[in-house]
Amino acid sequence: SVETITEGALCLRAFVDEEEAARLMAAIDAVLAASPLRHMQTPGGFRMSVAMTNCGQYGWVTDRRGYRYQSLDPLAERDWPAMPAAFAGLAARASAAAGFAGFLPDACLINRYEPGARMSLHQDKNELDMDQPIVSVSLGLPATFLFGGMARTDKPQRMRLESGDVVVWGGPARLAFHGVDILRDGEHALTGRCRYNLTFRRAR
Ligand code: MD5
Ligand code: FE
Repeated sequence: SVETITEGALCLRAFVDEEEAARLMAAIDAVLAASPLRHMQTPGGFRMSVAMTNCGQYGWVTDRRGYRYQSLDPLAERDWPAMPAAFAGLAARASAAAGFAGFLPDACLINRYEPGARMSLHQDKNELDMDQPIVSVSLGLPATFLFGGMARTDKPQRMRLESGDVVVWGGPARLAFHGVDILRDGEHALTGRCRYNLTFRRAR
């Protein structure tokens, strides 16, 4: 099913079936072998509870110097792994289904939430072209997504995202505030005790 969250944002429920999810998980494992998950530091010096890595031409990083995209993985001291074909294919299908033909992501951030991890309200604004959407894919344990408005003080709408759900954020929703509530403990056949989120972006 397809749900409109707000103008520009479509949730494609169960867009990824279990067979595709297993292929995505194998591709995630291959990326992690080259560029491991790590808890990055915010510019303010806090350790993020979400563990992250990237694939594609650019990767999103944060450290004491700030938030940015770069082609080098600072941990592996190499370029990020290439975007797996299974990732690129899904990003193309999902963006087309949401009406964003021609979306060509050059970055995929991989977020891993363990029980207790969360992401506080923020905007994604390190990308150059805000006319390009962001495609986000949930795998494993369910999460409560927080969709805020255009102002940080707007009361966020709570939404449950389950394994296989894909959200395409574009248009006026592209710069909305959003976050993820504290992940509850659980067990999932695909991922074990965690949630993965893939976010496909056009960085440059
Ligand atoms: C997550 N990740 O579930 C989310 C999915 C991140 C992040 O927020 O920055 O890694 S991406 C959700 C998103 C992206 C762009 C716009 C909006 C939501 N939005 O307008 O709400 O780990
Ligand atoms: Fe975000």
